[in-house]
Amino acid sequence: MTFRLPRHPRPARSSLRPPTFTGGLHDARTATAVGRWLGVAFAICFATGLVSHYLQHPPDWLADHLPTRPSWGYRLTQGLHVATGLAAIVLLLVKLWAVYPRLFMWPPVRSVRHALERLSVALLVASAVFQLLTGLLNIVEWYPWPFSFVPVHFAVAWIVAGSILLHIAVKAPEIAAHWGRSSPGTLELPVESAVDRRSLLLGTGAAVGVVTLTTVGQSFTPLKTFDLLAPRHPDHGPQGLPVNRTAAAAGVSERGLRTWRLEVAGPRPYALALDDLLAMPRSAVRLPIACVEGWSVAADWAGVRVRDLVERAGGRPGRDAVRVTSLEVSGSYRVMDMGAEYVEDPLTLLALGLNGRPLSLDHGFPARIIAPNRPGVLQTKWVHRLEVL
Ligand SMILES: Nc1nc2c(c(=O)[nH]1)N[C@H]1C(S)=C(S)[C@@H](COP(=O)(O)O)O[C@H]1N2
Ligand SMILES: [Mo]
Repeated sequence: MTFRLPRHPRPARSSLRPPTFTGGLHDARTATAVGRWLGVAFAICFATGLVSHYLQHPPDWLADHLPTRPSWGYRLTQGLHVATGLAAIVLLLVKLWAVYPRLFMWPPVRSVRHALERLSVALLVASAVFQLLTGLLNIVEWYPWPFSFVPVHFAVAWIVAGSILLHIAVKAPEIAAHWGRSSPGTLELPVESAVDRRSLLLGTGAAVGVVTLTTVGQSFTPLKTFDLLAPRHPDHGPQGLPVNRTAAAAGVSERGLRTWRLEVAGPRPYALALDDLLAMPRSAVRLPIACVEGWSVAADWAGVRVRDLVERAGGRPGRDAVRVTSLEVSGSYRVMDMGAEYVEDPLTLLALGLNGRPLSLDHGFPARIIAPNRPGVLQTKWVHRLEVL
């Protein structure tokens, strides 16, 4: 008689085994093909983000020396920043899809070097997802976090940039092997994989195209007809210009403006009523409002040159910076400092009119700043005081 051991189900070890992935597209060739476009998008996004940051918060050595030309410069760089950021969302999703089976790699860690490599990828994924998500929520003005957006978005940009460089360095041999369509590494791949991959890449390109086409019209106005998904439409707003912060939101009312006078502080301080300002020599300039959130529109502004106002107060254009204060009761953009280069520029106006009519209350009545190549947040509305610094 033979004695048979009872048959037990296999120990739980098997259920711990990582899943197997049969799809032929989760490979280095797909990761490389999508990764390089993602790299380009991140590089443009990072460079234009730096431009935006330093135009808003110039270091001491740059203050008073920022370029005021081309006047549409910030419009272009910030339009690119938001467009490449949005494109990167699509590309990052596809890239993560291509590589996610590696999350289940067995054994999870093979060596110290391998552990460090995985750690660097974790940092890259976490910082990139964080960066794109906070950027996206910022353009829809939703801030569901306890920190302040600008410094955190700026700091994390460096982490993303650093971890991308590290990633490229670590993966350089693999990237090189899978760069071209007929790279040695891809030759053995079955033909259907190549066909599928082409479909995947075409689909990804189409998705990026759709996202770009339906949003880029917010700044590239020739395509404004297709701007269906961007939070702002260049045509929607009083006087043909969107409004970010309304007078009501800023606590500015028509009633509170009855006693409005422009104070100009400096060696020879003075104050002007609106009629006095309207009687001064008027300049007309065509300049865009370019919001950090990505929308931008060119408009015709009429007003008094800031340099004339400053000169009259005894300030020296080209030498002195100016502090501009808004009537707005609170808010991060109530007080704005303007470097000497903007004060001096003949295109920098204390604007009183927009697109042929007096400024509407939401656009900053009675007077607002408009300056060339400057972020929208610094185009202060409801100005009531200029101070020569
Ligand atoms: N006083 C004040 N000025 C301000 C703001 C603000 O909140 N307060 N918002 C700024 C921002 S973010 C932008 S993009 C422009 C928009 O100007 P607009 O509403 O006339 O289009 O105004 C700027 N001027
Ligand atoms: Mo803005």
